[in-house]
Amino acid sequence: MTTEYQYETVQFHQDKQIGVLTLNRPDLLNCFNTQMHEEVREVLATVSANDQIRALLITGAGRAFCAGQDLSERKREPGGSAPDLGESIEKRYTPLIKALYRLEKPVICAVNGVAAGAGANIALACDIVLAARSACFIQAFSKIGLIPDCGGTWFLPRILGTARAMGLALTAQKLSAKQAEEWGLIWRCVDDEQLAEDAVALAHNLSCQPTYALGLIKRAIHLSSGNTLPEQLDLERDYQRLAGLSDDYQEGVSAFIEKRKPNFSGC
Ligand code: T3D
Repeated sequence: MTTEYQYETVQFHQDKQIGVLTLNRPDLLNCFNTQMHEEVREVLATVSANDQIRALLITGAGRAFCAGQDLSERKREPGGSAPDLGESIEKRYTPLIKALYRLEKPVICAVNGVAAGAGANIALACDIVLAARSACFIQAFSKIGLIPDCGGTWFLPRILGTARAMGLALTAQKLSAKQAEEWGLIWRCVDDEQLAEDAVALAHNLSCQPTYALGLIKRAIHLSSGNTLPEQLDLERDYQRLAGLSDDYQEGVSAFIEKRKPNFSGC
């Protein structure tokens, strides 16, 4: 079953138990204008509220994944006042990153081409990133006098260490998908013609897993960066207690004993 939703700057459809969100301003490398923010926000609210959608796949139309903020919205008229970027971050980008990060379902990002500025860091806020071999990641911010946002200054040093994070952020150099894979920034780099198929297959696979437990896993891994080992062990105890009460745990154990494939409901 496929359900199509109508938007202008993005495409969104439900295919079985996955939601597929495609950033769709290909002529402008899918950069974010205000309308795209609003539409993506609506899509994420739909995915969060709809129990029939058990995984989200995000990708871009055309040759790019996303080139970050639409800079044509930031062009200043002579004598005009400077835009308040803090307000833009607070009202649009921060809620977007938090929504992806907090979604209690797996989010797969298929980076089909260049991911620059906010586009690069939106990808990093997803749970599993696959990238086409020809894709690249650019912390483009310093080229226009800005700092990495959308969690870039948080994700990069945690994933890569200070030296690589600093190098990428200060130089704004392109990082190839292959190098991103070798550095552990992304899950996998795949041949271009394989990306869509692999990403959809992964999303379908994850959508049939015990969604409630996957949500707990996601939260536990996120919280680990602020916890000591004893704190994290306590958190694991609490989350395992919750997981142990789920229907899917019962189903997983029964299926194992009965030597059959489990049929997880997500609850
Ligand atoms: O403002 C706030 O709210 C604060 C938050 C900021 C978050 C941010 O993301 S700041 C960073 C913004 N992004 C960038 O600085 C990246 C700008 N783009 C590029 O550097 C390059 O386009 C790429 C390296 C991504 C790709 O280069 P290339 O040579 O493959 O493509 P191109 O020719 O530069 O771009 C193709 C078209 O897309 C072109 O339009 P045209 O000439 O065909 O009419 C180009 O102007 C347009 N485009 C690409 N990126 C943007 C864009 N138009 C507006 N905004 C963009 N970000």
